[in-house]
Amino acid sequence: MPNPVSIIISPYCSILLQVLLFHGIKTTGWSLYFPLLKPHNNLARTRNIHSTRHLKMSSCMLPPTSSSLKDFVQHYKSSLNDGGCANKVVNLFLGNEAADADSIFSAFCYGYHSWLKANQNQIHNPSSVHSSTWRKEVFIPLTFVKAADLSLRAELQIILNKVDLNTRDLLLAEQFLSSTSINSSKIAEADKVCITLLDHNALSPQFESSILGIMNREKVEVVEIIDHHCDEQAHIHIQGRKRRIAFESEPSLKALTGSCCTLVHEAIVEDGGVITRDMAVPLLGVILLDTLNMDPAAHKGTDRDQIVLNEIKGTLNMDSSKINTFFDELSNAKTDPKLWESLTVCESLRFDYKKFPAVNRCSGNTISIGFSSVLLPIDRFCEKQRLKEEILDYMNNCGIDCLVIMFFFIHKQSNQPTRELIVVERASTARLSAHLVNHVGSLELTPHTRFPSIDFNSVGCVVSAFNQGNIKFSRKQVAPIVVEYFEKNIDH
Ligand SMILES: [Mn+2]
Repeated sequence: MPNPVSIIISPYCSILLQVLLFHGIKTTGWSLYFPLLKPHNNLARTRNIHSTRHLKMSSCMLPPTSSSLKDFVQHYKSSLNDGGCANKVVNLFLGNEAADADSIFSAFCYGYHSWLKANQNQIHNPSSVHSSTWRKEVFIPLTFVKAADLSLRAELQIILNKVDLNTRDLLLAEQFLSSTSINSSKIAEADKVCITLLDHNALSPQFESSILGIMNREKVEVVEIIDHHCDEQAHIHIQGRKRRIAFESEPSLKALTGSCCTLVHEAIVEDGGVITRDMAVPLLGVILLDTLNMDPAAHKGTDRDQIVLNEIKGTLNMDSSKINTFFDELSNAKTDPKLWESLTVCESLRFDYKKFPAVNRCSGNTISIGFSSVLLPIDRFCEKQRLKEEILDYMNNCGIDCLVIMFFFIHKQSNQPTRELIVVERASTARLSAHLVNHVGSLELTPHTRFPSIDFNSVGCVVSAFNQGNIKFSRKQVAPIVVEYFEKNIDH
């Protein structure tokens, strides 16, 4: 009895399909994605690969691999494990080093889209199997969370679970680029590394030195930026649609979207892609977290976030009550007081941390400033053991001269989003806090009355604690003010 599959499709596709089925690869995702097979972009029209009718419809248009989100994960894992990267272009998708959910899923979803697009090209040019993109390119989203911290990231785990993934599916930068890793030796064989920056717009010096440690500079290029932070004017060869930075600089210092995932959604749609369920769920979760479910009191969500949220609601067919439930689940996990009170000082500072260099315009000297976001009130944070010692250890380990800790939480009595701020400075350069207090019309800082008196002077540091009246100013706004201050005012 002949195999029914062989009867209805060409010999080449038959072999291909049998290989796919033999390896148990699901191929439902790609039929959702590609406009060629799905002219009206109707997400509800999922086809079943195992049905004869389906095979008849799409026989010779079968892509070389299937394309669900799980298949994408399989693609980059196997590229590094079996296939290798020799003579290939490696496309890296990088979020920022704070590695919040926004950074992780912006990189993940945009990498997924780019991989799907490369597969789509293969479908349009089925005859050019051997020269087509899918054989020549690898698509890898990198995550900057430390392996030891993954278990603390409850919101990350919830989102991953909802798309049938877990934290083991993430490729961690520390494993990827360590000099001894197998991954870095595979990457070193690539023809070229093309980097897309998401949720930041300047390649971090640490990442740059890691990648240049294994590749020649001329083989590494930043090719696209999608971000909602102040434009650092790096990689200025990238312009037009490839430079999507939604931030209004001086004087307003306003992010034009609360979430980079909003920009990723916009970019995918403009690029002719379709938002699949596997993309829509993470994008939705992150936009809800980043905008506090579009709470006007938080001053985070914008019209652009709202437009994308509405589109995703349609894509997923979710009503407002389901959306609210999803947001509550994520937000409660991320801000869980039990979690935050269980963290040590160092773990709290590491949870959402970014480091910025400031190069003095006169002397050329560099000072490094760290910013940590903590989801507790100052007084609860200060109840932690070994506060002074761990703050100092943290600053020394990170190699920073100044640490700004930004506290964000819902105030128990008023039920309002609230911000507080601690500035720890080396005594030698300690005038930042005075500058922030006097920075007209911005932070509205007043001294924090419940901050315990801890003697940092004996260790050469000065500490100030504030209530921050203007809650519109998050790290996106405060970091440029602080960096500019140090660029103008380092005494060396
Ligand atoms: Mn972001």
